[in-house]
Amino acid sequence: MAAVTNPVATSTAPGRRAAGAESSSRHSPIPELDREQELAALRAMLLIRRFEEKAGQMYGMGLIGGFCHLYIGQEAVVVGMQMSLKPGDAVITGYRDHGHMLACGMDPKGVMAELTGRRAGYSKGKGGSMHMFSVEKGFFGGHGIVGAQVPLGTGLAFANRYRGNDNVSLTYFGDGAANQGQVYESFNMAELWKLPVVYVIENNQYGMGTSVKRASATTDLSQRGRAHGIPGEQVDGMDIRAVKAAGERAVKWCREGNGPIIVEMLTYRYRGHSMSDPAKYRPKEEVDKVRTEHDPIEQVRTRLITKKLATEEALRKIDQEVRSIINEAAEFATHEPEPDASELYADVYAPTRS
Ligand SMILES: Cc1ncc(C[n+]2csc(CCOP(=O)(O)OP(=O)(O)O)c2C)c(N)n1
Ligand SMILES: [Mg+2]
Repeated sequence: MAAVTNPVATSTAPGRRAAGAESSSRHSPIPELDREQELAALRAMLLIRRFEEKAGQMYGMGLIGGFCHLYIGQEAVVVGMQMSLKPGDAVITGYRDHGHMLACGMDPKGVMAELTGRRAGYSKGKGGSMHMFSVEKGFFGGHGIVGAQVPLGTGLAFANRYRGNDNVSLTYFGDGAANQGQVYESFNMAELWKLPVVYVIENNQYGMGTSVKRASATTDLSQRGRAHGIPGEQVDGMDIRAVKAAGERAVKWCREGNGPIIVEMLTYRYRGHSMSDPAKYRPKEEVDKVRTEHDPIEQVRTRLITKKLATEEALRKIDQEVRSIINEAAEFATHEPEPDASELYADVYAPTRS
């Protein structure tokens, strides 16, 4: 495989490599997925895409309030990374989190019901899009403060090291968050104590309305651990095969006690930053080009068809099945009751007065 190129051809600074740091171009060729893996990947990515499309529609209808950040375009990142995990591993991310929850196996009904503020939602309808958790599924949020999940994810890795198990923490954050100070304090501790944390930087090219080129002094974010001796690699985050292979390498590195590692996923978000962003800061052609040339779901579909591993009809059926799961979730989320008014102060930290 050629060196990883950014899916929207932004100029990636060459960036000298840290000692021990890797470039994904050294790992060629990328292993192919077998038929079952391709089909599982397709289904998992479609579940996220259809969920997000439905959430977008429901937001437009006024059924979802507050902030709502869609993950459309980035599906291969979470689905590919999740393929390298085992029970007991932890996932934590920011506010663009619906895809991560679904990839962790959380119930679309519970996630959608949280978006609509219903009692059956993961946070009893009181958290909304950015604040959902499932310890059972290894998902630790859902965090609205940019970069705040990075020290928390590092702490999850510390807990695993302390308990002496071989579980890892996947700590996701964006290109914008990569410029936060707390990220580097976390890097320092993680390398010092050799904590089993994979820092997954989802470089979707924009932090709100600002492109990474305008906001970052260096744009090869995989090298941001150099000062701390943390290796990193850039990965085509639109190609599930590349993500899975990089995820497996990174998780193995952590499980074997080598400390933290960075994987920078070059990806792209098709929608605006949040539902209220019309995304006027980038040309429509840029989005269209990524959609037509790099779409993560279309890539899998095309491989399945051209290799004659599945028929158009079979793939349509998978999409229909996924759509009916999502329709059911939407139906559930619009008919469940809202939390009772007496719940307003429940689960809220309130110091007792003496
Ligand atoms: C500490 C903090 N500063 C600013 C914001 C406002 N804010 C919300 S999202 C965002 C951009 C983050 O971009 P990135 O990390 O690239 O993630 P993406 O939205 O692209 O997934 C900003 C500045 C915030 N929520 N928290
Ligand atoms: Mg971003």
